Amino acid sequence: MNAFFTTPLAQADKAIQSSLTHELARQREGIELIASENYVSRAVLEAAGSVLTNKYAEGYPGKRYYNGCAAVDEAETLALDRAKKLFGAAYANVQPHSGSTANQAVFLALLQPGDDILGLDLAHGGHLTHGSPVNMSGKWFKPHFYGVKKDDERIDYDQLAETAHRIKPKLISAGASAYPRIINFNRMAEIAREVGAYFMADIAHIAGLCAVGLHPNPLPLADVVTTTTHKTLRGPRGGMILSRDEALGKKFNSAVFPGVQGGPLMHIVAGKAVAFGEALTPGYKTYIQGVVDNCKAMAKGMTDNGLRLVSGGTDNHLCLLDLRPQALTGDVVTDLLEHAGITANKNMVPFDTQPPQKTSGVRVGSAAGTTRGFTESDFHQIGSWIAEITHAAKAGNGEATAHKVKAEVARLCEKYPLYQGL
Ligand code: DSN
Repeated sequence: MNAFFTTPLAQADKAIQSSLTHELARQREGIELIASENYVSRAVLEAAGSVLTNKYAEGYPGKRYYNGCAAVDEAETLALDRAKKLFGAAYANVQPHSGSTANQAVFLALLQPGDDILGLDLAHGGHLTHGSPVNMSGKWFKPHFYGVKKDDERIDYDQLAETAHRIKPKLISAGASAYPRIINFNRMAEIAREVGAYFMADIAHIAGLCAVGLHPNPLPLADVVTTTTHKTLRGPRGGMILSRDEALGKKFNSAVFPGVQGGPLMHIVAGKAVAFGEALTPGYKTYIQGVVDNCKAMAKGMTDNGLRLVSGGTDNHLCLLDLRPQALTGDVVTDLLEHAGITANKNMVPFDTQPPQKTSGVRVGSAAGTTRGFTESDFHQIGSWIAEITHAAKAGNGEATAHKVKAEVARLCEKYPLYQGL
């Protein structure tokens, strides 16, 4: 017997096994509220940890640069078919290693360096890859931004239209990483048509909602849709490109490989296929409905207890807590939440005057907790705990309150076991 193939990690590398054990305990014992995270199924975990990691498969099914690709072709073809069915797309590419790489490939396919692009301001809930000056998208292209209105903190489509007509961008992007409301893809597609721009919808956060009709699906309207696969879509970490236009799809394929990537991660592609299969079952729609209902319950838990949310609430899987009324910063509150066993991230709020390392906001989401089985009443309680800790922070006794809440968090988590037998 060759020990190389049979020795388990716990014996082969105790240091890394310890890191894995530590992380599993963190996931089991705490409440995960990071809006871009989720728990994958045991089946997705198996595919992602499978022997497919060994295979080089540059190219696409049936047209590879390496031999021996019959099995991985099966996996990728299943992933492609399921992705297209899930979103009603004519074209899919499941190879992008991340949402960021998917966006890079789209820009490479459709734009020339120096072209004007128009996207949602990062400080108003947008994403780094939509033209931020610190990202390649903002360095190699000429970025312009739209934002939210000061009064209702919802996207200002009139400003978007005015800017689009003035600068005539080559591409307009929709999509956000911290926007709690429905995005009007119809209006954006109309503006893009009026100015002759490509319309790209990056649905990384809301993909699961779009797939089941709990958020409008941009597929029929956009020239291209990009997404991650690990947020509400509940697959392995990765990205994907979708389109209704097969001719454009050819350009995206060349842009992903050989444009910005080499060999695809076939174990992750197989994991994506498994997750898309799960998302095509009726149970997934029930899950996503739960995500939305639970997020509203968590929002209510916060607002019932005197906190302010950006735009007053949520239509999707996330809420953005505005700490300006308490004159607190996001870094302080998220550290206290972590001490209570609740993981969230600090986040800029629109018109924030604090720097990104501090921020005036906290972003929380319901995707992971809903997978775990938390109910609306649990989420209302979680919202109340966030409020309790925030008020305590203001009063100067945040640590003591976090310590008290931690015991209650542990009791809740014990009711919903995670990855039994792992
Ligand atoms: N980093 C992701 C998020 O947390 O929203 C976006 O890429």
